[in-house]
Amino acid sequence: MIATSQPSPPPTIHREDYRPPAFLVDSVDLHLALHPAATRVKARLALRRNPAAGPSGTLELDGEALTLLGLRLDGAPLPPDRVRHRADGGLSIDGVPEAFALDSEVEISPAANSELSGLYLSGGNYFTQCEAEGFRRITFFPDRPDVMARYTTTIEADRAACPVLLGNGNPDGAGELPDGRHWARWVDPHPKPSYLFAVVAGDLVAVRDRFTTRSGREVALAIYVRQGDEDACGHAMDSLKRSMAWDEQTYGLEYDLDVFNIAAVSDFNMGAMENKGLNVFNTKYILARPETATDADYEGIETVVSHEYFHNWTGNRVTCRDWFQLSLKEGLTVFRDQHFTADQGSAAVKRLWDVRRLRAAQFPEDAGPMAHPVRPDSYVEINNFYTATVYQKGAEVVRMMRSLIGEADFRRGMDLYIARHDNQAVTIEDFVQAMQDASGVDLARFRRWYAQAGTPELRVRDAFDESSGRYTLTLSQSTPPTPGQPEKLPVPIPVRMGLIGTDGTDGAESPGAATLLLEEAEQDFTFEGLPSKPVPSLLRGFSAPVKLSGLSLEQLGVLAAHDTDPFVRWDSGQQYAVAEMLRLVRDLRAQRPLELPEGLAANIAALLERATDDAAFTAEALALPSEDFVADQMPVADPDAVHAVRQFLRAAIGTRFAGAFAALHAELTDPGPYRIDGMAIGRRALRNACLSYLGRAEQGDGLLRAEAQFNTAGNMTDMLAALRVLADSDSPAREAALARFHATWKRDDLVLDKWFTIQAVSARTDTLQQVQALAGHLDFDLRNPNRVRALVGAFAAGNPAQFHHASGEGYRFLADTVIALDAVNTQVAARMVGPLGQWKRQDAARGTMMRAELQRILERPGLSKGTYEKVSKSLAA
Ligand code: B3K
Ligand code: ZN
Repeated sequence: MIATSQPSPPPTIHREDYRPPAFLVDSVDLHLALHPAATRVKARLALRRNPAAGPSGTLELDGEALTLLGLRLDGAPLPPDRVRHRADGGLSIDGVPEAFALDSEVEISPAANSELSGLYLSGGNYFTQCEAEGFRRITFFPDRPDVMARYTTTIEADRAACPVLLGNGNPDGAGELPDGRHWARWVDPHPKPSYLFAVVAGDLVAVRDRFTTRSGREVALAIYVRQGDEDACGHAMDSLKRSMAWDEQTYGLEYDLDVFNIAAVSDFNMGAMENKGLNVFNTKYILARPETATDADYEGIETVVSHEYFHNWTGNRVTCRDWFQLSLKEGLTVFRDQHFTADQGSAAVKRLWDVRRLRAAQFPEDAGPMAHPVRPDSYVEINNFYTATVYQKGAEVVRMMRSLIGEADFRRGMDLYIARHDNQAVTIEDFVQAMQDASGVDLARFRRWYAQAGTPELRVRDAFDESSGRYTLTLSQSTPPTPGQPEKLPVPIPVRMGLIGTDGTDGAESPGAATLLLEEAEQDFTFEGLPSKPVPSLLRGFSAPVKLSGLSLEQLGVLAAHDTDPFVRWDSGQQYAVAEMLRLVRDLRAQRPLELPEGLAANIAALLERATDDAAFTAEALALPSEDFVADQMPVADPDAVHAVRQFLRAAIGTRFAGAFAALHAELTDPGPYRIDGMAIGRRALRNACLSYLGRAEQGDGLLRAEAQFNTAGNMTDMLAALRVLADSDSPAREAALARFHATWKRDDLVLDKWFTIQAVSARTDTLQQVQALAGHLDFDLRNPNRVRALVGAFAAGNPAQFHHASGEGYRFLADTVIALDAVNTQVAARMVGPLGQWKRQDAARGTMMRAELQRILERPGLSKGTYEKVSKSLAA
């Protein structure tokens, strides 16, 4: 039993308890009179009893932080005895008829809303965020995704403060009002759930463009930003137009309104939000200039802009029945944005990024206290389930389904899914059924991927019979237990594979390339007529989200050097490096001297020989596996030893190959103006990978090079890469560079975030103290989620050696932040708990300290239910 100061634990919601809503809402007529501290919201709802639900005379409305001013049913004031105020802020209204109009008026305070859910102020402008349950902070409503209604929104505000008034759908009139106020009306013709509602009002300027859909609809596009940011919207607009064209070409899906608006805001809980016709974006995923944004930022913009656009069909036109179905829209839409970006440039390198992200965020989640299936069975706070599992693993599951049924049938399945369910709120089961019906492939077993948590482990053994030329591959699988799911069933694992000859010839493929389907706990696959024993190249393209083991160091070396599949080539190199790093950890613990493993050095030499054939790939392949990834392969993590080994290797490789790195660093200097295409990005990535190694080299001019690059860089990618090298070092140039960076960019929030992050992830031993000091810096602000993520998030999730400092000070710092943040923004606070939940992976001393900090958070009176859920589950697991 866990001690808690909560009066009673918040309730758990179970998927099995789903019931259709008792009442449906046909239309919503909203009127918002905006005022910073006292916004008035009038709502007229046309309600009727849901024929699909049992009889009920009680209408349940959700509400939170609302001051009720008036309530009328069919025009008549409701007597107080028919209205019950629920403990959670909602209302229950008894004795309502079959169909009726409900008018309500409430007052809310956007200025007091630091939760950034519902209607809030940022920099004097009004924004909303309603997913998952924010609409109830704007008006009383059955705030659940299976209640889909047509919305008309009238916004009224001071004209000088808010010249721009935006809502969902199409504009439908505007005009003047007395006292310097004005109004605008928006009509959304498409029924939608309340979580897609949005309003934006303020002093913003529009960057405009147009798109003509393939059926000839003219769409006015606009990105609304603060004055001065107009020049930073080009990449976002370009990404939007490419996304619109891609969805037409790839899925036949066209945009369905006359306008598509995006508004950018610097205080935002996540990346962006797909509100119908009015996407709201974190400025991080809109604004980019070469001198302020890195190549990774440009990539992020393309990803998020396309993702939110693709939601217009997968999420908005077809939405979720309940929040357990979240991956219905998120997994599918991540799959679509990944596919889109892959189609724009190098599909192979994009795949490495996506796999790296999955392994960094989702694999640990699947092995930790918050492990849950892609379709969860229960939750306390739904905002805790916008996870890497629902998003990234959800996308992998869609990808596997596509590879099982084939591209053509997948497209037919998408068509069928949309034709069947347009304007409906549906389930993951409906999606899988559409794929099954369109392909004729029985997906009964495949559904386990949605129901079972945990990362399957795929093991390989092989044998070769010289006399017959028969090669046998034995694949087996098991999934470790996760909280609430002690027993696991085998899942169907598509294993795309090939066989590589061992003669060292590049791409010498033995016959037998295929996709194997491992459906049982163990299966043999045989290949006949081979001249010699091949090396199996498995999980090409990362065909399933599993952990592969069983290959020898020698086999990994062959694959890293010779496989024709870029993913396997990269991954085998990474696995090879992991194995060597673990060996060095053992050497370190046994106090044996550390030496650069010759096999690893040979892999690097081979990469450097053809470094510029595909510069982006080489940059990825040169990078050593992250400290977390290596520690995850140990029975008990040892962050100090892993850090020491990784730093040793960076220095040893930097020293051994200093000549080649220096030559490449010089050769790859950007010749012309900054370009954001795959080739130019790849060259910068490789150049900066070389600089990073040179910065660790024992002799030579790495730090001088970094200083020179920092001083002359014409773009943020090169500037930040150089600063990163300096920030890791004891160079006297370090302080000056950091100070200059701050002075140059102190007025640009997004660049200032980078300044915080680069110090938070520094490999220096004084980083913990630096981070503690930065939390007191004038520019640090707990109310700005980007800033919190830039400092505290980056430190706790991106600097394992310092976060797990043996003193426990890193844990204390994180717990202090969570406690302070929980009083400001509960969603961001709950998100920060994650790293403390990994205590089981650490040694006993660290684990005890981590648990003590979790316990300290849990004992805080008035803890939010979201933070409570994360902390209590972390302690219980
Ligand atoms: N659907 C939103 C995420 C909402 C998160 C709410 N806590 C952005 C996206 O996935 O596109
Ligand atoms: Zn999404």
